[in-house]
Order: sequence, then C-alpha cells, then structure tokens
Amino acid sequence: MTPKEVLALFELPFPELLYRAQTAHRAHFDPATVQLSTLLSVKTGGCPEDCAYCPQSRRYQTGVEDEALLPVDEVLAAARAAKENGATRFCMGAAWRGPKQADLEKFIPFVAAVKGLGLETCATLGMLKAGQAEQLRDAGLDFYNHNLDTSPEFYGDIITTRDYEDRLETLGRVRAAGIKVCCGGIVGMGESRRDRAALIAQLASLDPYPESVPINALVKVEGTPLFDAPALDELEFVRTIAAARITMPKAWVRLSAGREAMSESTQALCFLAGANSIFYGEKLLTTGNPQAARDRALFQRLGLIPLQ
Ligand code: SAM
Ligand code: DTB
Ligand code: SF4
Repeated sequence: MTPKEVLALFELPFPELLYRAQTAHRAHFDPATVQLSTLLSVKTGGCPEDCAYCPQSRRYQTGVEDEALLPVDEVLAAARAAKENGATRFCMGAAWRGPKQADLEKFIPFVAAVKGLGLETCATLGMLKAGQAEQLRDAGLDFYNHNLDTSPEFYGDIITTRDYEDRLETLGRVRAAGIKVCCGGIVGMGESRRDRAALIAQLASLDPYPESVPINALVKVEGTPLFDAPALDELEFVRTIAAARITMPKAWVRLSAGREAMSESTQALCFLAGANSIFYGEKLLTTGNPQAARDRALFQRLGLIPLQ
C-alpha cells in the first residue's frame, strides 16, 4: 500500500469508507465482539527521550512522579484485578529508552506471573538490542508494542532522540524472534491527513503487517510540547481507524488512548469503522481512561460483547 492509495481511502465519502471497513472487518471477525486490554506502567517517568507527546519524558514538567520498577507482587495484583474486571490482555509499559540487560532480567518474571493467570501478555519497553527479543520470547511474551507513532516525514517534529529506522529495527527484532507485533501511532499531534495516510501505509507495508494496531488519539498533557496541539475533528480519527481496518483486515485494531476526551458517539463510530479492542480500566499508563462501569454500560447500549 502506498501513502497515496491510503490517502485515497481517507478521501472517500464517509459512508463508503465505513462500508468498506465494515466489509473487511466482517470477513475476519464478529463485529459485535470487542477485546479488552488493561495497561499498567511498571516503571514510570524519568525517561531520557524527548517524545513531544509524552508525560513521562524527564525533559517536561508534567507532575508525573518517577517510580522505580514495581515489585512482581504488585504487578500480579494489578493483573489479577484486570482479569476479575473482564480484561483478557495485560500490557506492561516502562518509561525506558530501551531496557538494559539488568532491567530485562528483572522484567522477565512479570511475563510468567501474568501469563499464569491466563491473560495474554504485551510489553512496551522501548528499543530492543540484539538478543533481547529472544529473551522475551523465551519468557513467553505474546506481543511486543513499539509504535511508529506518525509518518516518516512528520516524525522529526515529534522525536529527535531516536529515528524512524531505529523503530523499524526494533520491530524487525520482535518479528524475527517470533513475538507478535503490536505497532500503531498517535493521531492529533498537528500532523496532516497525508501524514496519517503515510503512517497507515507504513504499518500496512510491514511484511507481514502487525497482528495488533493501536490507534491513539493524543492525550494532551500540560507541560508537554503538544499540550497546545490543534484539536482534530473526531471524524478524522474514525477515518484513521477505518483505513487501518481496510489495509490490515486481520489485525486487532485498537481504539487506544484518548477515549476519555472522546464522545461515546464517536467511540461507537470507531467500532463501526472496525475497531475491535479498547484499553479498559481507569488508567492508561499515567493518564485517565473511562471508568470500567461506564464502558460496560456503553457496551450494553451498543450490544457489544467483550471477548472472553
Ligand atoms: N518507552 C517506551 C516507548 O516509547 O517505546 C514504551 C512506553 S510509551 C509511553 C508507549 C506509547 O504510548 C508511545 O509510543 C506512544 O505511542 C503512546 N503515548 C505516550 N504518550 C501518549 C499520549 N500523551 N497520547 C497518546 N499516546 C501516547
Ligand atoms: C499504545 O499505543 N498506547 C498505550 C500503549 N500502547 C502502551 C499507551 C498510551 C499512553 C497514554 C499516555 C499515558 O497514560 O501516559
Ligand atoms: Fe520515554 Fe516512551 Fe515516553 Fe518516549 S514515549 S518519552 S520513550 S516513555
């Protein structure tokens, strides 16, 4: 898929775009089923990177308190609570540029502990060096999340401490180790429609394309450079979801960060556009997410069924 071809999808009349997305969705999934993932920040704040959206960079004053790596019993307790609430997947994030070998060795027991509860596991720890993905695979990790975030052209406006190639290299290591790839991006950072199309084209051109594609709406955090980013039309977010579904029909397309500021009608449109997973539980990594009871009520109104 070229950026131009994806741009042509974005420019379709909205009903046509949604029809195509629904057709692709129904060919591979039950459109009434939505998967629930819960996030936990296992190591918070103090990150050396300069990602302009991120409240955990130590360069920005955002009020996020730095925390060392959590002990395994705290991770296990959070995973148990997530499962009791109905999540089937548990994603652990660490505010690292990438794990040092000693970090990785402390993180690895978390994977077996969470898997032991019968939850699917995902980790997002930053860039991986040679050999690290294999260690995570041997620990039983199901997915590794590492986002391209935006188009290659806009990327330099958002992050300067690592480049697009670094990201592709980590994704290649995850793929080569046989771990499922979770890779997506953020919408609403001041990028153009062309950038959104180019992001989707990049993701869809990974060979094979990611099994999991999180589409985040920027959560504007005071103190980050993107706090004042211009508001994006919510329908443009829906179009991005639809383009992801059409170009990566078998992937889990995740309506990820940003739901707290999004109307429930827009969220419903995202499900119509092929999103079939959400982050579930009151907190993302450091910012808020809708209350679980509120999401359960939304699912009831829409007749959606959480994946068991
Ligand atoms: N430090 C690791 C890394 O960057 O690869 C892992 C954690 S990082 C917080 C994971 C992803 O969260 C980022 O790649 C970005 O896509 C997303 N993210 C972070 N802050 C966000 C925000 N304010 N709004 C939306 N998504 C955000
Ligand atoms: C992803 O694409 N979104 C999640 C997960 N992968 C790790 C993170 C969203 C973070 C939102 C800002 C925060 O809570 O710190
Ligand atoms: Fe660090 Fe990840 Fe945040 Fe970038 S997105 S500042 S690498 S925690």
